[in-house]
Amino acid sequence: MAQNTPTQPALNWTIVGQGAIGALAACHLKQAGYPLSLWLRQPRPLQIHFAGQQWEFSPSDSAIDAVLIPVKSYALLDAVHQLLPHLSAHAQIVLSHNGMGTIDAVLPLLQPGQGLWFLTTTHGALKQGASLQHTGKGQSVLAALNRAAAPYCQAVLQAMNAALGPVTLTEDITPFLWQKLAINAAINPLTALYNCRNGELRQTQFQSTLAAVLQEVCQVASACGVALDEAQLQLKLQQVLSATAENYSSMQQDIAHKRRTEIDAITGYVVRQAARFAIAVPHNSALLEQVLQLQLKLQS
Ligand code: KPL
Repeated sequence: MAQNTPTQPALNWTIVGQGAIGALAACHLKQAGYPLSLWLRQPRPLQIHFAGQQWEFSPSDSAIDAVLIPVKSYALLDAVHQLLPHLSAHAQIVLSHNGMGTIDAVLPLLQPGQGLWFLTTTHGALKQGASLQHTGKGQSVLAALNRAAAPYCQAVLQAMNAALGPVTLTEDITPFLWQKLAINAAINPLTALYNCRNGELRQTQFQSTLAAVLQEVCQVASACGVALDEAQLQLKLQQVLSATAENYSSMQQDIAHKRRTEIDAITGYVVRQAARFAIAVPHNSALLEQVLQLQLKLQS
């Protein structure tokens, strides 16, 4: 059963959407005994088959104390606007998505007592209909983004450890977001354009593009005040490609299902930041252009 220390109020968690990572977090929290509701655009009960069991979730029907929002970056602001009237005055809100550029848009929407957090995760999950698989056991990094989050640190950390642990708590999420951005900027567009699994990018033909994309991201991050270790990132990229070799990236899946991709918050973010500092990022610019074209073609 979930426990909180006497100084930390117990939180009833809500998870937004029915994406794979949200579903994984929801099943893990239920397994750990947390009271939990789901927030769907059309409120309804939901069943998920996971780890040999059927998990039942009901829609949230009271003021929201704590909410994990693992929706796509482009859907985040809409989701937050829908949630705002239902959040309690001290609600704790955890964002989790690929890409960057959303935090500054969410912070001013909150009341002074509402805490904002970001959780970046390397867990992999695949949801096919009502069936959920944990395809890659990863880890997560969590940070509080405003002062109103501080009193709830232990409760939020404990819940996120149950949901998508092991979780490392950090004071500054920015370098972790840039590292994840760099990995996503390398893997996601190429797997979407070549319609391949992550592991196929280990072939020689992709190595120079992957290295160039990472090099450009490091240069832009540095201009933004974040020093990334390029050699370590190149190594990390190869590790991720091996660890997720059999998986399809989220962008490959979005393109395969004719859905909007997160290219704008991933490669688009890199290209926009590069433009601010007049840095040339030809490889990222070309990938951005190609994915946007493909996305447009598939949706027309
Ligand atoms: O985060 C991912 C994604 O697919 O969005 C990676 C790390 C590329 C794993 O597939």
